[in-house]
Amino acid sequence: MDTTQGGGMPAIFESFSEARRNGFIMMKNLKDEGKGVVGTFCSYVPVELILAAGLIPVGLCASSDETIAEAEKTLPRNLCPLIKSSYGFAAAGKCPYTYFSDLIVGETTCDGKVKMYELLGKLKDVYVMDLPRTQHKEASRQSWLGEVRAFGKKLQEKFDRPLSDEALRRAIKERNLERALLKELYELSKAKPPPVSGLRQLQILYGSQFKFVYDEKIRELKETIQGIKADCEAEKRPVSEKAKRILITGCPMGGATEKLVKVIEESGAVVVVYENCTGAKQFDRQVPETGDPYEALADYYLDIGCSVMTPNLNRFELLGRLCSQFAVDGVVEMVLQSCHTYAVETETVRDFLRGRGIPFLSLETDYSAGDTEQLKTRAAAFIETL
Ligand code: BJ8
Repeated sequence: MDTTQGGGMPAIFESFSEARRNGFIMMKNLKDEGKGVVGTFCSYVPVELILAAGLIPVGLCASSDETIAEAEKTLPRNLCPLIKSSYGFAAAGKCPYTYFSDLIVGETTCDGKVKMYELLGKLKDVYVMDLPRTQHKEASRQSWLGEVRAFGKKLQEKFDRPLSDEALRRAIKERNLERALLKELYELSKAKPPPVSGLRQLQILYGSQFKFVYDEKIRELKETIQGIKADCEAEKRPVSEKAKRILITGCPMGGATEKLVKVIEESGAVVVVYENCTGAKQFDRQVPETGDPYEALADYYLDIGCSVMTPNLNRFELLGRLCSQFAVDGVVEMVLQSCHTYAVETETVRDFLRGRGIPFLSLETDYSAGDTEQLKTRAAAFIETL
């Protein structure tokens, strides 16, 4: 399969796949205009608060192995590459987004990140939100609501600017529209065959977070959806009808981990949907637009189905639903090395899918290219059995 083509719209696809790199200049311009920037590392951080305060949120999770050696001067080697790489970029001063961040928001998700934030706090102004580990207890909901309100206060104090409920409701609406468009986009791949390769889909989902001018981003997303639909009508199909349909779950993807999508698609299958934080986990649901906006945000974000939660029932609800909606032939999980929560939860995922008769493969990897051949062999063998 040609994983680079998605029909007749190469320019707009390029704009998403190059968004992270091109966003540096846009970010610098916005800084020059006096805008404040808040860096984040996790889907649990309610970015609507950042937007409502007139600030720019930016994801800082690094996705390349460029600075891992630098990080390992300080951090243990057997730590998740996402943590090492992100810290390494900050320590080496190599990530412009980290450099431009006036405040970095961490969260108590996995232990490695929590302790990394302490070290990052020596380099930057870091604020950590205390995320509960359970979603079903009222005490957890109340505690997280308090954290969401406290984060709003922190932003007002740090940047000396108001954050009204009205602005917050507006930000919720804006983010909901963005989520709805990204969902509409990936749901196009329910079609058989899907109208774009999984690599293209990933590049759009990942790249969209580095488009910092809201109206432009919305326009580009609408154009992309229309363009893909037009290509479909014109029978421009980049994916074979025979390609086995794969759902990807596990740790967030993008950058170096595109290698996994490439090996799957080069083996004759196609990734139709991402259940992880790069995909549906972030865009599947909407924040309620009525009622108290802080309560709406707190409830929405706490319900994200990440393996740091116990029990993590929401991951399985989403996973089961996506498997049916996208008529998948198999599920591939990507676990980043030393990510204990996802690695331990693998067994529960395997049981869950076995109960539904869906073939499952879990692969562990890092940000290096060293294991690409091995991934290829395992992915090809799995796809062969479907
Ligand atoms: S909501 S998936 S973005 S925590 S891979 S750093 S968990 S050791 S990234 Fe994540 Fe938020 Fe969950 Fe999503 Fe730790 Fe695992 Fe590394 Fe991870």
